[in-house]
Amino acid sequence: MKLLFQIVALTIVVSVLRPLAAEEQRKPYNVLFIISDDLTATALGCYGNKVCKTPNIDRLATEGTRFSRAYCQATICGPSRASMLFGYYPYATKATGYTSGRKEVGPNKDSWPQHFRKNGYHSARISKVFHMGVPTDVAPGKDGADDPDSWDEAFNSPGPESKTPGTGETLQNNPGGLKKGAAGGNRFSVVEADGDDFSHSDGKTAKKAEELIHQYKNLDKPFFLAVGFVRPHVPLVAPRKYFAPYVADEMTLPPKISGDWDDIPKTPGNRRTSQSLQMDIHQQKKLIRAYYASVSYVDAMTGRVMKALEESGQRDNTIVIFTSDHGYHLGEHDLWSKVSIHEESARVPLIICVPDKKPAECHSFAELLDLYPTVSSLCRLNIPNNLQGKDISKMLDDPTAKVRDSILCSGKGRLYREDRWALLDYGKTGELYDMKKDPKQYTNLFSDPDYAEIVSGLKQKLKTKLAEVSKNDLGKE
Ligand SMILES: [Ca+2]
Repeated sequence: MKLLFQIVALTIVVSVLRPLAAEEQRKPYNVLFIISDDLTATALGCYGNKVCKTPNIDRLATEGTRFSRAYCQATICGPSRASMLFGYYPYATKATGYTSGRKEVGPNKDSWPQHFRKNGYHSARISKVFHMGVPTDVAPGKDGADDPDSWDEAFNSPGPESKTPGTGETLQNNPGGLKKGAAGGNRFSVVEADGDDFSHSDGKTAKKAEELIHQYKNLDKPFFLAVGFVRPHVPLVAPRKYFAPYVADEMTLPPKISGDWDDIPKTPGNRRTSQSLQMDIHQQKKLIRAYYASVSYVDAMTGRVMKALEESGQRDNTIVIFTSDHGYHLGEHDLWSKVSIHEESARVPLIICVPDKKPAECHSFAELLDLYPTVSSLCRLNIPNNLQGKDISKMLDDPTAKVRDSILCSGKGRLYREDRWALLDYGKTGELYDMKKDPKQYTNLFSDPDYAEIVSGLKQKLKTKLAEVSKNDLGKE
């Protein structure tokens, strides 16, 4: 009997160990992290856009898991990237504005790429990964608010931005289009540029990525390569060929609902409206056209990087992630740009391709904050203590799995989103939307007495969540 028990036990041990042993033998995964700037999911074919041409990103979506409900933690570049790359909510670090997040977390916390670097990976950055001003840092090829300790090597991609030769135009605060040419700075300026892909920052970024990917084939260690594209962040500058498929007058604006603003609190909120920007319908359509051209340019550059990965023979051994630092308004509620915490601004595109995992669509909640622990887990690195993201890797094996029941995002106010309800909290005022019945957020139920209990329940949950994530445990190991 004892012998039988020993044989059974031994068989179980061997059968458990055998697949593990095979798994252990595979080479460590490389990581290719591609991040676009100010890219809303609604502009991508794989997220339902029927006009904007994004064949390369769409293909990637069919090769990995496409997340339909992934959210950023801040609807502004700097704090969103700091949160994603250091693994903390902006409430914990108080990271705002022009920062990498390093000064807020201190010298003893490792960023996501730094964690990989310390665990045997070669880590590299091309262009904007931590925050950089576009076009102020990008045009001259400056590092911006980078975190040098995160990288073995880092490359910038200077570009002429709104000074590039071509057909330039300023769309905002230019009634009748009287001022000619593309104004500089962080404005709604457009240039249909002369010259090729490589005259601009994103073309240079793609070319450097191709070069590094081929070079890394000969490395004696795995790589973590972060590739940052700066479009479709304004100025909307792209080679002329990417504008060609789009005709301004044929661009469709989101529906303009009469009285849409009557139930949106006046302060704080996003004030970048068609009215404040003084953009007439024709200028709004031109903006959408230029945004789509910029997205198609990023798509083509993403295709180049993916082709290099395939040609170098490393695709089967590389985790590929594609995302953006936050979403963007393209005229919904007559809003433009970011900072708002409405759906289009807070939701991000997110595709994660892991070798040997089945392609899928996942509708469970994910936060950009989850990338650090999740990719660490997929690469069999430990997950540092006290990170505030969650390991969602089981959602890549089973797209119906759920790790989170809510998401938290900040901008002008705080977004607390559950499966059915979205609470946009501004302190004394707010917005409440039934995301099942009203996914475009037209009817604010916040002040409707029938929903008072829902509002107070969500406000209490938000308060609890904020207290939980605001605890400053950054010093603890
Ligand atoms: Ca951004």
